Amino acid sequence: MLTLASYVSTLALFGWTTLPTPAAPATTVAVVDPAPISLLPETEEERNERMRWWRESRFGMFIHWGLYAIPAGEWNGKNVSGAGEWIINTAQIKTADYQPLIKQFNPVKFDAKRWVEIAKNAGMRYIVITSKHHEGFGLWDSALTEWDIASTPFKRDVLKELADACQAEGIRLCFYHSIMDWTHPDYLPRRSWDPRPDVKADFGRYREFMKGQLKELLSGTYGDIGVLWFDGEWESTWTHEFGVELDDYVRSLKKDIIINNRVDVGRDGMVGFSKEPKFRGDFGTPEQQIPATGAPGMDWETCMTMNDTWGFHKNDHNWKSNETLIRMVSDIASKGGNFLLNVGPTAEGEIPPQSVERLAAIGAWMKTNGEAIYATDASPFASLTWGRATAKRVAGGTKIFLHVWEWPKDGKLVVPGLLNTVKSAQVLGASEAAAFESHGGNVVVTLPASAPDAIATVVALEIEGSPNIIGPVRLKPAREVFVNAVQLGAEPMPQGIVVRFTTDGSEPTKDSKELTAVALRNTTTVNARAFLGDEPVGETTVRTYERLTPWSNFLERQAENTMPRRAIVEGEFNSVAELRAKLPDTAEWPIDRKIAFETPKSPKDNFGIGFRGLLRVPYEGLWSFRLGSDDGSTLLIDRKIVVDNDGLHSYRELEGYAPLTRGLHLIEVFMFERTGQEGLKLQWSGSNGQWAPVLPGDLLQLSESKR
Ligand code: FHN
Repeated sequence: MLTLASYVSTLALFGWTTLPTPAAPATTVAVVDPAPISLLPETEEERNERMRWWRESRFGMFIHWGLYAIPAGEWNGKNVSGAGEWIINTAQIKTADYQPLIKQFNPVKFDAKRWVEIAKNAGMRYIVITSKHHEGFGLWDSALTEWDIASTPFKRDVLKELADACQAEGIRLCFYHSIMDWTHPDYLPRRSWDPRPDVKADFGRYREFMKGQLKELLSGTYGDIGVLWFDGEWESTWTHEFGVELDDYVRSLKKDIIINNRVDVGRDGMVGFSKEPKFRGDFGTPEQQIPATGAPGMDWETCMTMNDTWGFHKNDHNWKSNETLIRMVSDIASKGGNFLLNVGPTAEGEIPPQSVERLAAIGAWMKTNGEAIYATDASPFASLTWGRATAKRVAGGTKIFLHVWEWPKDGKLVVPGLLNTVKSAQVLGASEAAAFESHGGNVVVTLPASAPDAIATVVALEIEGSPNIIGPVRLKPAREVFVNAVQLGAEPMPQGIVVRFTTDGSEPTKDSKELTAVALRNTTTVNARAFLGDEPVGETTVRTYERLTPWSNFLERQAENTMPRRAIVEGEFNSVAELRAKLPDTAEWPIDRKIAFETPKSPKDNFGIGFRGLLRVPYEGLWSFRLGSDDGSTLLIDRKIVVDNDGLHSYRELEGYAPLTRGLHLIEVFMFERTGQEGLKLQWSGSNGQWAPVLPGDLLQLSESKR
């Protein structure tokens, strides 16, 4: 039970000394500058100059450290899976029960110089540390609250010591700062289990508090801060307007700072890129994932844990291998991104040995191959079967770094479609140059029998001019299944290049037919290759286009019990299976003739919903479906899963397809929402490729079945 006394003492920890007098207007906790002037848009050159150090760095250390390192994934003696820094939320800990941790935080083994040494030896050029995570606890001595390091037995200003160590070693210090704050009395919304009254909470006052703390962090005390890495922007109380204001405010404090796209609300979930240019942020933030392809013209940074949790979790032993991590460095750089690799120090102040070992292995690789990562551009190749590539402009031409993951058994590395004149070839770390020759549009490099580095050996090719590469043939359509027939083609190729193909599995030759447009009516394997005159160029593209038998339509006689129905149940679901187990039998679902595949007006949290009906398919063909949801959802057609978007996640859209005859097909959608933002969207498209929402009018209605 939270008494008034304990509530007041809790408030004291968050910068409040007395309960706010109800009558008084909301007073600001911290006095900050008046709203900053909006900054003039910078020129491309100014932006490139501001981003330069960050782009050239390519590799940084993420540090998640706070009071949560004390429980380290356990609470009341029980393991709380997946919850390092999220333990307040996952174990539903009341603020008053979490607050005593501040008197236990005493990381006597904390050594900023050691942390910076580990980062630098790993080849990391910057460090992003959680100045404040969602728990609200500050790792520095803030004048605006007692809920910070100064109130712990440790007392020392961790961020200041880290700033000095970074300064000494030429490592750029950056701050992760959470907008969401689970303990500050003015932050809203409250957690559902949090008994603290929110009637006096003032979100405007919270925003001023946050700006006041950011002003402290950017005051110069902590040096020349490189990046403000915002997070926790996804809750309903944070808006685009607030994001713009905060972005402007921070830039008014430090004009050259770099800010990620989580300052605003435009981020596309864990995919991490902003949905529209209007949303603020200098770079996208894919989380725990690497984009499948590069994002030309976009700045982005993948953040990744080494095991499964950001904050230290004593029971999380799922460590990624050295090979996985080194190839991530290579893969991300080859796509033009930065890699922010996380460590979660213990409550004693040490980086876990498993992290230290992996970082040392990465550092050894970077020592030999760092020039293939730092200040490089994305690969000039669309794809490479044996590894990745990066590139760097040099005097008189380009240096292309070939990151060879799969060593050629015959020692001959084929570099496909490279038309440039090659000036030299060199295995990084080797003493002598490598031999090479050009065959038409391919360069072949002769390599040692075995790879100097089995994880990734880099071969540096120096070429004249900018890369002129004939990429692999891109066949159309991209989707390799069809109903009845499909028109096969190829994306346009550079002037003078023709595409030749076979459909008998053989390798195309200079005498093979030219691919212009050809109809396929059966499952066919297509081999296609580019030719420069009689010379094959680049690698052969092999695709199998599969003819599908359309699913027959739902038998009419069953139409009676498949009218549009919708059922909502309350509960805390973690999967669609859990939801389906709780839903009543479909015959009991209320008929809903205005069925709309969207979330209900209420409840807002902890509910599941089922939709069911007969979809009227206007013509036979391959139908695509796009299902978006927060949290999980599944789409079934004729009882087959077409889109599986299940699980606890922020809003995301996935696609699938179904070969359907003309007529009625059973459609079922299941979706559940835990807490926070929610969303549901269902679209479909036929042969015209135009997406449209699935509407009530697309489903068979009760009145029609009476005829
Ligand atoms: O909720 C946080 C999480 O604790 C962690 O900080 C990651 C790292 O970027 N960001 C949020 C989850 O998306």
